[in-house]
Amino acid sequence: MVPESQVGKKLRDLKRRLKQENPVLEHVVDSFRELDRISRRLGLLGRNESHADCTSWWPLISVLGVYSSGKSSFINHYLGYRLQAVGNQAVDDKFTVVCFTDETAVRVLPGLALDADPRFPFYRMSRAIEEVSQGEGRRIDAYLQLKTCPSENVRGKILIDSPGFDADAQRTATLRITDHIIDLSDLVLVFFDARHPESGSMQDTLEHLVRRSVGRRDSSKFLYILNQIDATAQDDNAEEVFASWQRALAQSGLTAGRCYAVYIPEQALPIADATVRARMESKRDAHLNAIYQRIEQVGVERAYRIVGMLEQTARMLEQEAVPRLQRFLSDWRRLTLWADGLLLGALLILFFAATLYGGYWQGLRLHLPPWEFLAPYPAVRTALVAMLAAAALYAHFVIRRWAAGRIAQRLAPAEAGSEAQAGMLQAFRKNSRWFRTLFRRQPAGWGRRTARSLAKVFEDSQAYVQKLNDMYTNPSGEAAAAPVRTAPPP
Ligand SMILES: Nc1nc2c(ncn2[C@@H]2O[C@H](COP(=O)(O)OP(=O)(O)OP(=O)(O)O)[C@@H](O)[C@H]2O)c(=O)[nH]1
Ligand SMILES: [Mg+2]
Repeated sequence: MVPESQVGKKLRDLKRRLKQENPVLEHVVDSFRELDRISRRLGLLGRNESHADCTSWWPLISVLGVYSSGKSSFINHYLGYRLQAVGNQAVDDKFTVVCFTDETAVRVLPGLALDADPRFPFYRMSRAIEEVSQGEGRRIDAYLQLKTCPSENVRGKILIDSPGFDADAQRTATLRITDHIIDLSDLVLVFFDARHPESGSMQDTLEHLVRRSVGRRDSSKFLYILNQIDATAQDDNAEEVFASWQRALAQSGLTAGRCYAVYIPEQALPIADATVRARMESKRDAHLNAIYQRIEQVGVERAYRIVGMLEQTARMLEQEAVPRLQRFLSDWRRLTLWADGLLLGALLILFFAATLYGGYWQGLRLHLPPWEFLAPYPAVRTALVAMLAAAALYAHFVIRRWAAGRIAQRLAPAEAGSEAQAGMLQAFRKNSRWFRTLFRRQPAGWGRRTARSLAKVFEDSQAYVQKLNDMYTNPSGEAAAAPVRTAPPP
């Protein structure tokens, strides 16, 4: 038996951990394994690559928004743990990925740890950063860090704390990471600061986070949170502040987002008036609970996201990768045959021209003296013919290789950075190796059996969705939350 590959170990480990958390997902790992096998047979994946790496297997909750709005305070409060530094000046200059550990102490690991580990959402982030901002990919540690935390509240989840949003000061790399986080997250909490409703950071947040989130298909994963509403206690005008904030959101195009107004108990200023305090506390707790419920719900959404990813990958293989490969193979065949034909034609013309010119034709009969001289030696004649055939074959193989090179070149330019494209090139190379016939229309590794396994993956992914539906009766988790405008202020 071949020794188990790195990927094999990783998937086994993943399966073991999912077993306790979500038995449906445990089987999804097997389907990913099947897809890996298919892709590997096609040559699209290397031995140490897996389609399962393209997605985060843990629910991902990110906290973005205005600086000093209390993002880190919220995370600490949620964890019940003083993990993140909190302060009135811009504190965080990096994205912090928080995940669970069963050790007793917090551990801080550099961005490189995230960049190299496919279980985390920043796997190969340095490449993506390098693409938008040259030279920055190497400085991945300046942008990311990983903290492990023993809080039970983060078990089976990943939280991301971020630096305050300020598009002016932010480099393309930071914006690129933000986009990446938004794409991957199952839930995005966008924080605002009730103390500074008109700040520049607020405007940037509106412009970049709110406006762009509105048209997204997954816009329901965004929650908008006005924090530090305790600052309104003195004037007792929470309603007005909340309403005017919602108007600002609405002006940025938000019509159906979920809005909350909260404050972080440990960080809040004391509220002197007892009735105001009681009212604010009860509203705060209602809103915080709604947010927490939504966070709990995220495990569910993640499960659907992963099954979606499975189906998408299978579809990509069947409807994009294989047909593309077939097209490349047919182009290769055409180019080779054309070049073969041209060479053969040119040689024939040359031959006829030379023999005509030499006067070796008598009517339709060719009399070549050397050939006739060999008449008594049939073995030599056979050897000559064989040599000619070998030379022709050799020429054909040279042409084949040249044609394959041309096609591969067509694949190369767009390739930089794109793994799918690199896989395609690999697969094409596999198909154009010298011993593979030019006339097989199907790519290597693609046949009835593979098509059947792929069909099985499709079938299974539907079954997973049904199982998930059975498991979660209320998958959308639209718990009590205040819609824009009509919401009662806290
Ligand atoms: N009054 C009040 N102050 C708060 C609240 N939440 C946070 N703060 C204070 O606001 C300041 C900023 O809090 P952080 O948690 O560091 O804010 P942040 O969004 O993580 O800030 P950056 O990481 O720098 O962008 C700190 O001084 C906190 O004490 C709140 O609900 N009410
Ligand atoms: Mg912070």
